[in-house]
Amino acid sequence: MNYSFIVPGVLVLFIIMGYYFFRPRLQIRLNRAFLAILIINIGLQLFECVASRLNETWQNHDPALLIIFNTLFYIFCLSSSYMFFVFTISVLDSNALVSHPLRKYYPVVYFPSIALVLINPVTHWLFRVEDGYHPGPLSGITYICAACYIVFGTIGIFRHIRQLSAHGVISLLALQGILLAGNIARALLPQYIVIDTFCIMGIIVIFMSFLNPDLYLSDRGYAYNFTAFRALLDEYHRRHKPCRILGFAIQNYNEHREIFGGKQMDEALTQINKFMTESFPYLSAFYLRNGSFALVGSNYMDLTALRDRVRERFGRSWITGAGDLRLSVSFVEADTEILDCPSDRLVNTLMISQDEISRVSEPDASCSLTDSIGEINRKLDIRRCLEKALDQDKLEVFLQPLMDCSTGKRVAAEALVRLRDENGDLIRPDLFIGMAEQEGHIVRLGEQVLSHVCQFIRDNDMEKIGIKWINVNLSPVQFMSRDIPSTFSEILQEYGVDESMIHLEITEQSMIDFSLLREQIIGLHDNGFEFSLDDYGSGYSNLTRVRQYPFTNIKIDMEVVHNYCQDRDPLLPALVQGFKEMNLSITAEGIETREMAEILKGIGCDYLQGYYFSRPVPMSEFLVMDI
Ligand code: G
Ligand code: G
Ligand code: MN
Repeated sequence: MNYSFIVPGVLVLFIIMGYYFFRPRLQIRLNRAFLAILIINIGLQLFECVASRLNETWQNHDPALLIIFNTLFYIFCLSSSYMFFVFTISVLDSNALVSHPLRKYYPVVYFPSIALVLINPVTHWLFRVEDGYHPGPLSGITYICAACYIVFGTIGIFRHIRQLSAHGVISLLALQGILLAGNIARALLPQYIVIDTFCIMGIIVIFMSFLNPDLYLSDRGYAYNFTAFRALLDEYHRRHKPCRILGFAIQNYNEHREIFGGKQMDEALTQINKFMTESFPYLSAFYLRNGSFALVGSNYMDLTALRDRVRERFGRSWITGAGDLRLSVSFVEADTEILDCPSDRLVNTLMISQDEISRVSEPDASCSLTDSIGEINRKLDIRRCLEKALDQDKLEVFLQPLMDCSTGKRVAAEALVRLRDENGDLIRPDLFIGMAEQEGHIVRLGEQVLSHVCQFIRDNDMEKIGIKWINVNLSPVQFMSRDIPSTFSEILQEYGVDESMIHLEITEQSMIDFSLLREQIIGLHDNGFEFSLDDYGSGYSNLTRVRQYPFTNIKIDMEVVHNYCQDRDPLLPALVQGFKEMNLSITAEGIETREMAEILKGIGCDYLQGYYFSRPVPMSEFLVMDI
């Protein structure tokens, strides 16, 4: 027997273990599998040496000793092949984010092989000790087991090849290749103990590619980094393991960095990391980025007590080379319920919440991640609903009448878009209009609303129901689309509706100084559309601007109307008169009582709109309304 490969192998293993054990390790399965590989391979080297030595010098030893050590060698050799496979699968799982359904069948080769080893003293199928060591008919079982798991692992890699990074695929395939080569070498060169050398090569590949602690450590102190945070939460989510998180963020981090300088701030971060790892050794401490941190613990972690400890420490300064730094923090708390949420959404929400709350300068601001996630989930639901409604043209348009003060009858209507959720309940427009603007859906939404309105005008006798025009709300974002004047006119042509039937409302707040807006309004006006200034009095109420745009009507904001009805100052009547002298008609919004109607009519408003006359109602109801 030649033992020359063993010594350097063992030395290399010690170096890896030194790196591995003297630095923090994240409690994830990958690490546990790696730990098992290390231990099994140390055992394998030890027992292979001892067993070979005993076999060579069998005359001097008790046969029982030979049986024990050869049995141990078989067990560790089989376990080594199996654990490399388990590690491969752990990497696949952590990338595919699911546990494979075949998981419980994985030991199908390993367990029976171990059983054969255990019954060998009776059966002698693997080896027999009788005047020394003699291999039995099934002594090749270690090769069969290794080959099976190399094949299983390779199949697994190819099944998940899309979810893996190129680096991950190469590393895992290299691992299988090394193990295969090791087994072939062992079969061809039985007098050398070479398999351990190959196992160590495999361990180095794993360590360099997946487990080098530097991959998971923040560069300041011994806290983990963002990658580690994601890996840990991915694993908790996948395994339905409850946990709690306390996130905290340095308030106004970037400003502080500007003021105090990067070097000093970095020193403080290092100290904060040190504080976390030393004060909470039983928790995982993370420095995420941009002055935000997280502590992750079991389901039983007392968030309030933890927060108090952190807050207490931040009540004192961080002493850096250049002086003392006092920092305040905001907190984000998260408990078990968050687990239902996919971990990437959880991590993103935590980052967003920390970002938002760190801009609040109030001491000890805090928020709950569960609430934020609830909010985000609700928003996602609404977004899904909105996208579905837009795709299937399922948006509804309600109409609210505008009353003519001179006749007391309805003369027009405002079109108000409505979205229904899966249960058929209405979702408020303020919840989805802003979203439609941000997600780039508002142009489509506006076109669909206009089409519905045009269809309503075409299909019904407007004269008979006393409607001279219909107001349609426009968002300033719609003006970003260059061809809005032509698209709108095309829609009207499609339904054979005259432009004078449509009045476009734009809100005062949206009247930003923006040359395209002005161009587009003038373009639409040239095509024959009239314009109403919506919510007047809720914004800056810039009178010059009113004159620069071709408005024909001003809608007084509901709040202004309500305030005036409570406390009649002379400003509103003067304003109304001023507008009328400029040839603008006036609509008062939010009329809720008969008295309010009288008051607003009294100061010269031309049109009234509000719940007193009617709420916004579906088109079919609007047709049969008796006003
Ligand atoms: O009544 P209601 O809650 O529907 O109106 C809420 C807000 O939504 C109002 O300020 C109104 O201007 C806006 N809104 C309603 N319908 C539309 C629409 O079709 N397009 C745009 N851009 N805004 C609308
Ligand atoms: O911003 P805009 O004017 O487009 O918004 C119209 C909004 O005002 C709609 O949400 C509509 O439902 C609401 N509204 C209409 N009439 C009344 C009213 O009399 N009282 C109140 N509180 N809201 C009203
Ligand atoms: Mn409006």
